Parts: sequence; C-alpha cells; structure tokens
Amino acid sequence: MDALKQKFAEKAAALFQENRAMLKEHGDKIIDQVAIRQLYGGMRGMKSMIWETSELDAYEGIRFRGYSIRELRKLLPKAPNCKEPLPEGLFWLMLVGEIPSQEEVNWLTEEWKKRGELPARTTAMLDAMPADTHPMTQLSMGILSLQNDSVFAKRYEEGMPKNEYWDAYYEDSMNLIAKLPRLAAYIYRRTFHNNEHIAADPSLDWGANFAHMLGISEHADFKSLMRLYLTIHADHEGGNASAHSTHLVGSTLSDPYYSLSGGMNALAGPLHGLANQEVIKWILEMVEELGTDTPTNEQITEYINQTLEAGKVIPGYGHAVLRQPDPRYIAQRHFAEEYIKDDAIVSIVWKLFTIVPPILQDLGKVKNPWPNVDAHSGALLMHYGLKEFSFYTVLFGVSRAMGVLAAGVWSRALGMPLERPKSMTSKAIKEFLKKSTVEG
Ligand code: HAX
Repeated sequence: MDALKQKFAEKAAALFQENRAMLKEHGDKIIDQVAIRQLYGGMRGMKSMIWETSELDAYEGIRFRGYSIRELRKLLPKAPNCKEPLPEGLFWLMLVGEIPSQEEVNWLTEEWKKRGELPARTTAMLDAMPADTHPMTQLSMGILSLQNDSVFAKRYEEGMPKNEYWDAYYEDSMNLIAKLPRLAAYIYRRTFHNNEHIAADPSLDWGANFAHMLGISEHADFKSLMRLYLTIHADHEGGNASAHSTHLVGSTLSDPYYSLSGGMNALAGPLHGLANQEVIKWILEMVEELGTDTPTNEQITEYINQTLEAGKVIPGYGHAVLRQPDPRYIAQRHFAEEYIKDDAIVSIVWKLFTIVPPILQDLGKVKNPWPNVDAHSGALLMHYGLKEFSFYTVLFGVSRAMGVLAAGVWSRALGMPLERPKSMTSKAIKEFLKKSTVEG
C-alpha cells in the first residue's frame, strides 16, 4: 500500500469509529431547521451532508482543511523557481488533512505521471465528435470513456466488501486525476489547434505538464499560473452544484468516472463554472460594442445597465454563499499585480471591481454584489494566449476533480449511504400551512 493510501486508511478508520460512537450518542440532536423559503430557494444554507475536504465561510471564503488560500500559497510545497503551490500538495492535504512534505508531493507527482496515459479508445471517441462540440461535453464524455477501466466497478462486480469501497475509489480517483490534464489538453488541441498534439514532458509536475501540453508554455509564468489556478479551483465545500452532483451520483455506488462526469455536467452551467467563459465573452463584447479596450467608468456603467435591463445577470458577480470578494478572485488579482503589467482586459476586470458592486447593491435583491472566482480567471488566461474561452470551464473541471474525488474517497470510507432527501409538492405545503394556521 502506498504511503498516502496508508495514511488515509489510518485516519479514515479512526474517524469511522469516532462517527459511529458520536451518532449512537448524539444522532437525534437537531442541528438545523428548514424554512419553506429554502425548499423553493435552491436549498440555500440547508445543512445536508458531510464534506471533509474544505469548508466555506460567507465572509472568510474557502478553507481547505482549515487553511486559507493565502496560507496555502505560503505553506504548500512548490516547484523549483515558482512561488505558487503545487496542486498535488493540495490533493494530499484534502485527502489526509496534513500539509505534505516536498518528498511526499514529489512522490505524488511521479505517481500521477505513471497513471497518466490515455487509452486509444478515448482519443478515437473524441476524434469522432464534431469539432464544434463544446469542450465541456467532450470532457464529460472523455471521462465516461475511461469508465471501462474502473477498479471500483470491476471489484464491485466481483463482490467487494463494503470496507474496501474506499480503496477501489482511491485507485480510480488517482487514475482519473492523473489522466485529466492529458484528456483536457487533447480536447483543446483537437478543437482549436488542428488536432496537433503535444506529448507529455516527463520532467514536469502535474500543472506545468498541463500548461506544456496545451502548447502555452513559452511563458514560464503560465506554468505558475496553472499551478495556482489548479489549486484554488479544487474545492468549495460540498454544497456547490458540481461537488454535490458528484457526491449524489457517488452515493449510488456509481464509480468515480460516472460521478465526476455528472459533476462536470453541473459545472457546465452558466450560473456555475461556465461563468468564467461568460465573463470574458461579456467583456469582449463590451470592448467591441464600445470600440475601445480602455473604456471610461461611464461607458462601463452604461454597458452594465444595458445587460441588467436585458434581463441578464452580470457574470462573475454574486455568490450563493459568499458575502465578500471571493479570496480566489483576490489570489488571482495578486498574481496579476505581480506578473502582468499593462493588460487592457485585466485593467477592465479591475475597473469592474469598483463599478459593478454598487450597481448590484442598488438593485436591492442581490445578496452578494462582490466578484467570485470567475470574474478574474479569463483575463489571466487571455493574457498568456489561451484565448479560446469555451475551453475555460474545462480548466476549472480538471482542478475541481481533485476536491470532489478526495471527498468521494472519504464518503466511501465513512460508509455514507445512498442520498435520498424528501421532496414536497406545493399542494402539500399549502396543506401544511392551513394546518399550522388552524393549530395556531
Ligand atoms: N447580476 C444580476 N443579478 C444578480 C446577480 C448578478 N451577478 N447575482 C444575483 N442576482 C439576482 C438573482 O438573479 C436573483 O434575482 P431574481 O430574484 O430576480 O431571480 C437575485 O439577485 C437574488 O439572487 P442571490 O440570492 O443574490 O443569488 P443566488 O444565490 O440565487 O445565485 C449566483 C448565486 C452565483 C447564481 C448569482 O449571483 C449569479 O447568477 N451570478 C452570475 C453568474 C455567476 O457569476 N456564476 C458563478 C458563481 C460562482 C461559481 O459557482 N463559479 O463556478
């Protein structure tokens, strides 16, 4: 058994026992109540699942195993000559709750290299799809095409006992995460670069190799950006749509391939991960419409108002949980301040930060007028030459896989059952209200 798996096995066995005892003693205690508003309102704030890898606070933002993004940029191991963390380190942290050593992270980098090869059937399937198929559709189908090799599905078929589920889930998750950069790079190069592919470079870490295979590696800074990007997008506790979808599908004991594909289908929505594509599309349309890439504050205000009057949302702004600027936005902004000088689109993104929030606030209904992660990412990618914005959500997906699959291994280890909440009809709500009025 490898060292990461061994560490996980020990921690998971301990928490499993602890939870059993805790549930026996406290299982009937009420932790939350549900308002009718929440049933109609996308279950906002309803406590409904266990998610070990990260926790989101409305004001502080995301913490991975208790660590903020700012702390992780300092504490996680790094590649030589790079200030940004290696995403491999975050995966280790999410899985076992400890900041890994440099050797531990190097081991994980090597392990993912060994598992990274794509089967020929995956590339053949992608090649058979129309070139204008959305990259997220290709990603989801590419992940499903790998399902044939699921260790979990095979071992389940052979009668795997429950206490081994997590082990098989771990193997699939490691294989899948290892392959995702190659799958995503294949999708990018076939869709936008005449099917001309770039072989993996065995000397590079997971994130840098991804940058290399995309073909955008002439800037060393882009490799650093990829490491940062893949770290900060990885997890946002369990309730967001991609995480929750992965979790729900996994609860049926569908293997990690089915689960992650489901999660990616949720990420592909414009209110979720597709917002990163929508932001840059919206900014480029603004530049075209105004005929300048240095618009004045008045011009930007006018454009924002037009968008709102057309009944559309301002992409990259607002959040279901956050009530402050997203620390993931701030981390990207710090990166831009350090590495990027004089970029017109980046400047627009920064201007939007001061112009959008008061306008949204004045609408009187937007709960969080601040930028989210997607408000900044596209401008950074554009700067380094990754201009094909329909690909942006795929980058998000490669990163998100680490969080949701690490959480999936925990779900299997803790014996989480089939997820099956209760739904109600509007008629039943009316009857409930009538009854509660009569009863006073
Ligand atoms: N522009 C205009 N109106 C907005 C808005 C925005 N950016 N954000 C929220 N609102 C509106 C909502 O549409 C809603 O209006 P109605 O009552 O007329 O339907 C009202 O304000 C209340 O919404 P809320 O409670 O503040 O926000 P929700 O929790 O319902 O939704 C969203 C959160 C992120 C979906 C929302 O803020 C939004 O649509 N933002 C723009 C899209 C976006 O950036 N999505 C990415 C979010 C981060 C993420 O998941 N990344 O992957």
